[in-house]
Amino acid sequence: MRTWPSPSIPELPGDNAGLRLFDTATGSVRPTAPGDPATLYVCGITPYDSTHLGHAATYIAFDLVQRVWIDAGHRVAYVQNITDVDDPLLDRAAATGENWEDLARREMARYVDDMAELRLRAPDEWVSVVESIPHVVRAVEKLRQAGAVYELEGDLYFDITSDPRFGSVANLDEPTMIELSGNAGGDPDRPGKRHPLDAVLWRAAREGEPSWPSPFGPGRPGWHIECVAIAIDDLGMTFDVQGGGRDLVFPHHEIGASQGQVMTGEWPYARLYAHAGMVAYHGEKMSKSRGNLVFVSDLRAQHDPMAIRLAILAHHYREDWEWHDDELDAATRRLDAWRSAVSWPTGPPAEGVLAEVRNRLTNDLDAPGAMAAIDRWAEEQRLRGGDDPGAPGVVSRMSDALLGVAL
Ligand code: 5CA
Ligand code: ZN
Repeated sequence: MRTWPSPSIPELPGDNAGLRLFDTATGSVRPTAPGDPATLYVCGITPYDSTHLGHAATYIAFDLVQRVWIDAGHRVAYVQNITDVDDPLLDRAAATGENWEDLARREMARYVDDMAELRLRAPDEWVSVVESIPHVVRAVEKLRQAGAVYELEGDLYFDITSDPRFGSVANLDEPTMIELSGNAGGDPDRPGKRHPLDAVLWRAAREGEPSWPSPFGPGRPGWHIECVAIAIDDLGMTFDVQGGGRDLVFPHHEIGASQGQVMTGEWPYARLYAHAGMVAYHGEKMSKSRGNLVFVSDLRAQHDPMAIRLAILAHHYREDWEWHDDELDAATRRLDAWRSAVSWPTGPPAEGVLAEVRNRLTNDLDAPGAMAAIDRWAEEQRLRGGDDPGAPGVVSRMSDALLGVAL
């Protein structure tokens, strides 16, 4: 799909020590140790009711991952999907009487504008389900050859026991996995399944649902295999980071990893599994199904997008946090203070703040810590000023390059 033009990223003097990130699978902060290019797959939107602040927070977290990699001198290959064929989207379209393709197209356009305004790097590949059907079919065929597929009333299922390492991404007990699977659109109770956690790979055509021809009959892809087929097609097996919000740890990233591993016979699917915390509003996780959404597009109509970005970055990406309507007041004050501080021809030396910002960000993306360092420099500039002619430019470029906040 067509994306948006990526913002240019200014170069900074020196480079950083390499990004370390919290890995869900091992429960520890580990070096990302990226190859060339550094490879990142982030689970994309299901395009109905996008883009809310929770989406934006997750994508901004993975935008920082790329900015830190680029600052360390890496090239980046970034892939994202679009779940444009899925039960919740089809249900929404059916409920409002809208054509599902029109609904998806409209929400994708809104998402593109939101991402561009918030200065996120565009994915190098942004791939919809509709575009990935041939890859999904090939992936299912490979899983069949590996003996990991069975049929139930025309639907094809992935047998999770075919992966001896199943469970090692989320590390959860079985009752918890079964509960989460049911909450996330799975069908643990369906009679005839070999294991309650087995996941649909190919859903046979139903009356009134879109379907595509395939060697297994007309139907549409299951959710997890879509992401696997796209990731392996564009990045190959064992890419650097699988990203998404924490709601995707189980079942999506667990089953996806198993499918990739069984399909290729290689391990691991991703070197590191990184997850952003959940953004809540009015006491509950912001979600389309609950309807407690704050849309980026509504905020953009009244506020500087850079203030929206700062408001999100004020929360550590791994934290679960709640959006409050006054959040943008503090962010706007901070943006004004930073803009005023870099508008002077000279300022206090910037080497220390640059080192601190890099240090904070390379250590599991501590954006709040990085921002506090810029606050201190801006306050020093306001109170006492400085005579370094290069400093305001360095701070301005650092804010842009590393935080994505153009001053
Ligand atoms: N299409 C699937 C992924 S393949 C999906 O989860 N779509 S989504 O539109 O529901 O979410 C898009 C991205 O935003 C996912 O990475 C998801 O984990 C993240 N996300 C969803 N809700 C929130 C929230 N409240 N807070 C933070 N991130 C969220
Ligand atoms: Zn996904």
